Amino acid sequence: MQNITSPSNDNLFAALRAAFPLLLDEVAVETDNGLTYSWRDLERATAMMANLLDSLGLPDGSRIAVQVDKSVEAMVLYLATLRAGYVFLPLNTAYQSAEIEYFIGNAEPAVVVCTGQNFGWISKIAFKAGTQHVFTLNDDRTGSLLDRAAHCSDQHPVAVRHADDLAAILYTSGTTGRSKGAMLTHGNLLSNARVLKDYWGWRSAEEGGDVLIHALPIFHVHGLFVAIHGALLNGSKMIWLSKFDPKLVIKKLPEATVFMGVPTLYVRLLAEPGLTAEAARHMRLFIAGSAPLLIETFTEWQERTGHTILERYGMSETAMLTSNPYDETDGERRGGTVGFALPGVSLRVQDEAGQAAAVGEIGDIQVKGPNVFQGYWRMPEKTAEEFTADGYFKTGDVGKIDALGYVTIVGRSKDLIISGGYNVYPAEIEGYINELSGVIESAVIGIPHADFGEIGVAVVIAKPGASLDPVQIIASLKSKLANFKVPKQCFVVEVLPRNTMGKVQKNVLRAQYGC
Ligand code: MCA
Ligand code: AMP
Repeated sequence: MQNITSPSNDNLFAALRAAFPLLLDEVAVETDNGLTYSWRDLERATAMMANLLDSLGLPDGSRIAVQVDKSVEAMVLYLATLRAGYVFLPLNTAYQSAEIEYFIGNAEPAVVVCTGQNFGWISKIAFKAGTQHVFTLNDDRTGSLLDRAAHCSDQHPVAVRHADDLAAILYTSGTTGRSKGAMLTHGNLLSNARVLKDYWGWRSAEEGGDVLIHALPIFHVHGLFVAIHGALLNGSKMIWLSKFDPKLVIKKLPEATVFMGVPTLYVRLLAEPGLTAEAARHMRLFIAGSAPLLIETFTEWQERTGHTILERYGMSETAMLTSNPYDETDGERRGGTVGFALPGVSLRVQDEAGQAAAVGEIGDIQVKGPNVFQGYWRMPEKTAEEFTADGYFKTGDVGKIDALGYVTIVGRSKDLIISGGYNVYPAEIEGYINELSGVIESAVIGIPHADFGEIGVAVVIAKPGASLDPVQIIASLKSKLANFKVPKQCFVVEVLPRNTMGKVQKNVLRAQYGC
């Protein structure tokens, strides 16, 4: 068999595989419907799927675009893509046809994997865009991908990749125009995973080991990279939930030690009377991120469970950037802050003049480090705009750093709504609303929401003589856009507030509709 742990191979999969426990028959993943997968199962299944991909004769750098429901097989597909050296392109399951058409047209994947239910329309889009292979994968272990992989060998040499070879493309929406594909390399992902393994004190088997409850979707950085890499790089078992279910999470807490969630998950867990200190007694670490964690949630969690949530901050373009300390000798976990820049990450705050902001002064957050992406897929100009002359990436987040180094995010210079951990770009939604008949213009704003953190609200102006129905507007958007992007409320008004430059004053709208 090949040397899968070859030190000359920077393939992320090689590092993950090298961390598998020696006893390959131990349980690696246990699912909410009673299935278990051993480490040997993961080793063999990734080899078989990687062999299937290799058998297609794809050119180097081929993109494998995937829009499937969460399943262990979907994770295996991700790992197999790394193993075979191709580029993984995960897509949110909520995306509808116009969105999928854009991603497939832009990324030109050689392979598309979708659910059997969506095969009809997705394969049409894919074949039209020149994709040669469309497979199906369902969350009940069926589909043509598994049928074909079943005939492939379970031995596969890990493809040799360099640290700066592409491993994944994650689409993130833009403040103007269409979504951009953030290109992440094997080096970006592995360096970040290694830093987090140390920083969050993942426990070795000799120290008692860790068990992760995986309850997040696997098409974004949080569930796909932070959670999966965290567990695999530590050889730790995952309790795999196909969907977040607060009662089930609480039931599983006594069998686990680590949980990761967006703030909405913590809010929903707190709404359960079963969440008690006793239920959380076995847990080592609760981690939150992807959106601001309210101090009320942080404090209530401490009171109810006796645990202090560790909040961290990251982006699709950079993976994780900062984290509150795990080890108390490094400092306390401070609610309302996202902690310190992670080891290897250089994070600075710049004032309006482009100078380093003083301690505690608010400015633009910029970052540099081995975790920072290569650029936006086929958008060199956009990429150049987002970096400073001295190579820092402009995050679009606004914040400050205190004397001890704690980073606090106070807002965003980008017009972005984060709803339940998903990003919604008002410009994209306004574009869709403005195309509806009878609409002259619109403004989409985010307002505070107890469950999702923020929700979108559309404020719409009708053409003279046209009569618009807010319910109808929302229904039209639902038929075109991923449901989490659809504003939860819509108001038809006479005029939008503008400043002297003619720009819509979204702060005025937020004050008007925000309560
Ligand atoms: C569902 N809906 C939403 C959202 N999710 N609306 C706004 N925002 C959302 N996030 C819609 C549903 O389509 C439905 O609409 C209605 O809201 C109620 O659905 P519900 O049953 O409550 O939703 P759910 O299925 O329980 O999902 C809620 C959720 C989910 C579990 C919070 O959104 C989720 O898993 N969020 C996690 C996202 C995440 O992993 N983000 C990480 C990104 P209707 O009734 O009209 O059908 S990575 C990242 O940001 C960076 C890099 C980082 O730092 O990690
Ligand atoms: P995404 O484009 O999905 O990668 O989202 C990245 C954005 O999520 C960041 O630029 C921040 O605005 C936001 N974000 C991530 N983690 C946090 C956090 N802990 N607190 C506040 N905002 C966060």
